Amino acid sequence: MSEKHLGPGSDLPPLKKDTLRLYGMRFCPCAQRIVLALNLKGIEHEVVNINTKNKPSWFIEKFPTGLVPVLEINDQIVWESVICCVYLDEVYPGYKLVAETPYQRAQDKLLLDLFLTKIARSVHAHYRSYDGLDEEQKALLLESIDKLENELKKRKSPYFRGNKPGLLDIVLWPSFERIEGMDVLDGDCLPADRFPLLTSWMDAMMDVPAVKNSLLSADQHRRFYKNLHSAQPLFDELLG
Ligand code: GSH
Repeated sequence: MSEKHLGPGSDLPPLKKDTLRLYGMRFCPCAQRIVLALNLKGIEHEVVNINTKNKPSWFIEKFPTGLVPVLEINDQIVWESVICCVYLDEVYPGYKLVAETPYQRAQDKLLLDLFLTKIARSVHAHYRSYDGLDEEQKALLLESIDKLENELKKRKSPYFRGNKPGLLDIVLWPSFERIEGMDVLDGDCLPADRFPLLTSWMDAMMDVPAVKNSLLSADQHRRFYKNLHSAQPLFDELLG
């Protein structure tokens, strides 16, 4: 299926029985989490990308939240990226994204909560307004990222999941990929002297084939976010 983002006037691509479909958008960090889950687990699927600024009418009728990502297979529809990742992990055997023990799953949930409320929200504030963070917000963001650095130190492993990436790694990754492109830290990437373990984690993540395949450059992110609020935001034009 083509990567092209469908907009008004497009038709709903016909659904095939037993084929898992992801409605996504190439620049959406939440949809990228699902792409990573699908690819790490080796799940066969198709992707329908949506122009989220000018959505097709069938998309809004079918999915009233109007947001991507959404998963659909036969009569099942699942949305919200973290819920989608856990759903995929529970339904499809093989590579496991969630931790093995209830205690570790509880620890991961706590970290996930910190990340979603204190880090992702701050990084992606740009998504809606493209206002930079002020000095105080930047300091708070860095303090929250300190907690992730400490957690990696505690876990003594290259990935949050252990020796291979898991749920936390794929939920966190898209925001870290975007920190530089979205100019969250004034055009810098994550300071390696303050975050040595997270910097190594980023290097390790970039070696994972599923991550490499979904990776967009800092320049592509920058151009996408700068353009998002224009009358005709760019989607396919930036993919090249
Ligand atoms: N909490 C949701 C998740 O994790 O899936 C957020 C999904 C979301 O905000 N998606 C954005 C979207 O569809 C794209 S990154 N925006 C379209 C709109 O706001 O109308």
